[in-house]
Amino acid sequence: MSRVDEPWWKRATIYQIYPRSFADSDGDGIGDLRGIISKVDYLAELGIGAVWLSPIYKSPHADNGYDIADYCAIDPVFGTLDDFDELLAALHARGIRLIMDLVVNHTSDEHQWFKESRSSKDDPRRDWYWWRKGRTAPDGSSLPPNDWGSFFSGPAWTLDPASGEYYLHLFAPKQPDLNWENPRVRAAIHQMMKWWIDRGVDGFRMDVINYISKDPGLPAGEPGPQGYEDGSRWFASGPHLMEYLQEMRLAVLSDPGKELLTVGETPMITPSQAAQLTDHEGPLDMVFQFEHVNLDQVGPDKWELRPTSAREVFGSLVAWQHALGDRGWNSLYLSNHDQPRQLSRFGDERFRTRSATALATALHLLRGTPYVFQGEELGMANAPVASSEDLYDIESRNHFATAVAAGSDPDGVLEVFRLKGRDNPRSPMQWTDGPHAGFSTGRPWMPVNPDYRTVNAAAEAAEEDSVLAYYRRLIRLRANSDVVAHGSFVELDAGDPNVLAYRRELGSESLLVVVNLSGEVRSIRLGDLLPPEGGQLELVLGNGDASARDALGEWEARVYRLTS
Ligand code: TEU
Repeated sequence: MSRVDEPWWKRATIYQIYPRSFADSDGDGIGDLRGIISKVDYLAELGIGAVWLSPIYKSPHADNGYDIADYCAIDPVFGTLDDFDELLAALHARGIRLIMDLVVNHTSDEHQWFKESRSSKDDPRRDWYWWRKGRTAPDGSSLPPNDWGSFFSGPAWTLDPASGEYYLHLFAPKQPDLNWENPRVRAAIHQMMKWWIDRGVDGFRMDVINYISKDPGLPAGEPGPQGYEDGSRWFASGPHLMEYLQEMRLAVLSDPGKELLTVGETPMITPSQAAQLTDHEGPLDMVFQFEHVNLDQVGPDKWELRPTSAREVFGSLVAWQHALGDRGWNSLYLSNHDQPRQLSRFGDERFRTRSATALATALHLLRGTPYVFQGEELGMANAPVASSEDLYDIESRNHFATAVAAGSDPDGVLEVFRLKGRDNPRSPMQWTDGPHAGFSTGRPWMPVNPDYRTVNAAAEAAEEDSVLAYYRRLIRLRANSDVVAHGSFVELDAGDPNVLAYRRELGSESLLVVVNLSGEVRSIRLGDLLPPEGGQLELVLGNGDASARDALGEWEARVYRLTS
């Protein structure tokens, strides 16, 4: 079916593995590469085209591997380079590509580059990071160079007593920001990327890549949470972003024989910036934009929330379909290792199978490349948080300590984490109804969700109408369908705000998608959703009985092929 000239990722579904929580082969309670190797047939059966692997590099794990101490070494907790090569070969043998996580806005403070940089003001690597003198307060004490806050609570600067200067870290103090203004930094990153490409990897997911170009003046920002400033207008999509990414594309990514995929994680990005980054002259293939997952956020504080709905979230995704059109390309996601489980957040656990599959149908058949976060294909729910003992993520731990010290009610803070915290999606993958859900023979680093006795891969593999079985059909539908991979997007009005309806069209091919995004029965007029020339409807996928043509059951999704 596939066209020779198409990029492979237009019909592929990409599966994100968070290695710590996927499968543990050695019983230490932490997932590892050999664990992933033992599951490659599961991935092949799912029908995915590529795996995006969250970081497996050497790291002190202040931020679960998003703090890298050596880009060209595997952390011993995950295995060895030989294990890595074996995993890559096992995936390739099954036609699955491997996308690495490229975390180059910052390194770990334990990276050799930073150790050298911090060693003295005259070190040749001093300007590989952002070192600045502090300001003097009226009382003579030292203040950081500006008042920016970090994403993980507290200031974005840490004083290094040895030199008396501060270094910039947009995330934790253990994640110093690299200075991309320095061409030697850029060259070192290109070299490292080539090293992985030569090893055989198929592309990169680029962590907060739109933060790499900062205004070197590091000016004052806007008022932000916790009394700090939000400096994002000086570091998000900064002045040289395009230039640095074009340079990277030319230096390492442009070999046409390799078909490398690049997806940039780009918080705060607008549709026009996304189009510019991903159109046919743009430096990236696609970006992760954040608009739909931030609709529940009021203002600059991540933890100040308002209710939202699946319908509102899809309204935003539909606006992005129009905004990117056939210029640029969408990444389609509802959750990942930083976002809560989509079932708990946008679906309805009372209609677990129905709402999990409805959300997937609505998302996957849009124009763009869909991403599945491990366990989503089982309908996994948010990890329960009973007390502050259940906080594992650095962002939540730091915020809890800061907010409670400032007088917030601890239970109130925990309640917000249940809605938005990053621990929610990180509980171990549920493989079986056996001990620790078959994730590990030892005590998992984070508890397994108690619902594993019913929600697990083994049980769902044996059922015809499970979430897993449905995902397999949905992923194959995209893989085998030109209209899903390449067709245009036509928004439809089903006459009910809870019903999402759209058509995908390519030449004479047409697909109609109708999804009830609510837990109540809804009536529709299917005939009104046909194109002007009319046509016959053939049901190709659905999660309900579809018997009452003009009534959609709770969270019912239907996909029709239109034939003349
Ligand atoms: O995340 C960056 C990001 O902007 C947020 O989604 C982040 O999760 C945080 O919630 C801000 O409030 C990326 C990674 O995906 C994340 O896991 C890392 O912690 C972060 O960068 C730093 O590398």
